[in-house]
Amino acid sequence: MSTLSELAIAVEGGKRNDAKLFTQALLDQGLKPLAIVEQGLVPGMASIGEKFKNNEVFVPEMLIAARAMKECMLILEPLLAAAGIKPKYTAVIGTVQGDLHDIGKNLVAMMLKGANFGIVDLGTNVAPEKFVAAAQEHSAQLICLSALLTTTMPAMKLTVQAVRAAGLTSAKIMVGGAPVTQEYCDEIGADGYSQDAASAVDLALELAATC
Ligand code: B1M
Repeated sequence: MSTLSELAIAVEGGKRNDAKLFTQALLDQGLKPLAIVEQGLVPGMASIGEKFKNNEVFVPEMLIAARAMKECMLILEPLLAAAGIKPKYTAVIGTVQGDLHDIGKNLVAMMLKGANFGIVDLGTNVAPEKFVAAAQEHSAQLICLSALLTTTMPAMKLTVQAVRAAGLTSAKIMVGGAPVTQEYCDEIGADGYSQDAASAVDLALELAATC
């Protein structure tokens, strides 16, 4: 007999084979896929996120946990889709134009996925109009911009301007990446800044709830 807390612990510890076995066992025991996501996978990712925020674990541990969660989601996603269950919120995410760094952006995407956001990942070097088109197409509540270079930060500003010009008032814009600051976020008129992938989840939930 497997439990949701065993699954959460396996995800947090990045034990992907155990996590997959627990996920399957919980399904076999009759648990609903959504309950497994919300009460097993999400708490596991939330717990590692908290430790990351407190510098108790680092990027590799986060990536390994996210991979474990991702593999469990491969089992659960078809079942969720078949039951017509969609994530409550959708986030479009990408690294801004001219910038090819994607490790941090991927981490943020994985953490948001771990918090049960639907993710539309546009990759790197994403032009402002591509963010706008994707947010419109997917009716996203969030547009998430990552930049790692001081030289690509202006592309972040151009993206914010493009989103505002398109009249996408229902989508909030959050920004992050090593050179980005709260001051820069305020200066370019984005809706929120977070320093790391774990805080990004708290901010994303806060912003999405206001949409
Ligand atoms: Co580049 N690079 N790089 N690089 N690279 C940096 C960023 C740099 C600081 C290195 C240095 O000089 N010390 C420097 C930037 C200097 C500056 O602008 N101030 C730099 C440079 C100059 C360059 C090139 C120009 C080098 C060259 O070609 N001459 C070139 C640019 C290419 C381009 O983008 N057009 C380049 C290329 C590359 C590689 C391709 C080799 C590789 C990227 C591989 C990849 O991403 N797939 C690379 C790497 C790996 C780095 C370093 C070493 C590591 C970046 C990283 O992945 N960090 C970096 C130096 C460093 O940081 N020590 C460097 C780990 C990652 C988890 O952290 O991305 O900060 P980070 O994400 C964090 C937070 O910032 C936050 O959450 C994450 C987790 O906590 N976060 C968000 C990120 N996005 C967020 C979005 C949010 C919220 C939070 O909301 C939406």
